[in-house]
Amino acid sequence: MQTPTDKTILNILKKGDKKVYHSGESLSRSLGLSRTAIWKHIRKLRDSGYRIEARPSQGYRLECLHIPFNKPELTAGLETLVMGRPLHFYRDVESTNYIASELAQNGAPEGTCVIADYQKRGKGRMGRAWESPPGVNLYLSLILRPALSPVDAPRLTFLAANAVIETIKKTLPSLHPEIKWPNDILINDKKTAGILTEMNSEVDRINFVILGIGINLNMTDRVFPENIRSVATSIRLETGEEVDRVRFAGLLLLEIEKEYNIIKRGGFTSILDHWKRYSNINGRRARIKQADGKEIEGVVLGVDEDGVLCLKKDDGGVVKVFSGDLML
Ligand code: BT5
Repeated sequence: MQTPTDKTILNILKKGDKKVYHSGESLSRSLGLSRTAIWKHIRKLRDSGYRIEARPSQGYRLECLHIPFNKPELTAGLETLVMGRPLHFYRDVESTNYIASELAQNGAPEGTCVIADYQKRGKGRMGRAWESPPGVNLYLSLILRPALSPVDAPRLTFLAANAVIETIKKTLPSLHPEIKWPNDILINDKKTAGILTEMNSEVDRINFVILGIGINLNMTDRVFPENIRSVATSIRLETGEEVDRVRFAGLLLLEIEKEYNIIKRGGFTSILDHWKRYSNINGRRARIKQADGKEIEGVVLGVDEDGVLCLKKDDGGVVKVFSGDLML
């Protein structure tokens, strides 16, 4: 746990020119503590993952490029009103969606967010696994309690896809992420992020939705699971740039909040329009495997005003597909 003094020391070290050392004397003066006490706080911060360099005649310097991924940093970076408040952070979990679902069942409010550094049993759709190694990516689940009819819940997957796209573009404008219906975000045709929308509902009302998002940020070849190498990538692999996970999470929650406010006001058209601009399947031949195992093939016409996929079969008939796995 960070004490108020730990936080004050960190704030001082984060301010101003990142190359400047802050002398033990100036820190002890501004905090009214002995230099030994300052040193003890620095040691504790180091133990909790902060890289703080200490130079005998100059003082302390925080390596700002390697800010640890932890709850105080994630919370301090939030600019949202609802999303991520409160925020639960874990070093490792089975799955953030399980934890969020338990919290929701116990009455946790909308916006409650669960983030983990590592998932031992990250979940994909239809019983599949989401590879979630530690120290590199973002695994996040949000509790939403929308006043939507259960049939409109897929709108939230569209919202999440848009938010991931916008966050990637704001983080690295040179990238051209694309959406592959229904829940994949691709970079250079490889999967970089996936969305798992789980719902707890009655016939006509949603109790809560867990919006689970996994994004491969800094996964490199060394930690890339063998089984997904040919189909998946990470932002780091595509650009060589290391992504600040704390900043990315803060931006993502802000984007989600913006889009969710539109949905709360009853809007969906602008969300769908944005989604369509980044969707990469229109006019392409595709095979769709549905949950019951049946496959259909044809040319993708696009999505209708409710976000349902329209596929033109070879016999000319048009079918509407609500969910499934699409293969191009
Ligand atoms: C998804 O499922 O794409 C939804 C993934 C959601 C993950 C988040 S992480 C936070 C939250 N907590 C959870 O436990 N889950 C959510 P699906 O469309 O079924 O895709 C799964 C397939 O993607 C797998 O069968 C693999 O082929 C591939 N895959 C697995 N891990 C991957 C990874 N890290 N990156 C890219 N592809 C992956």
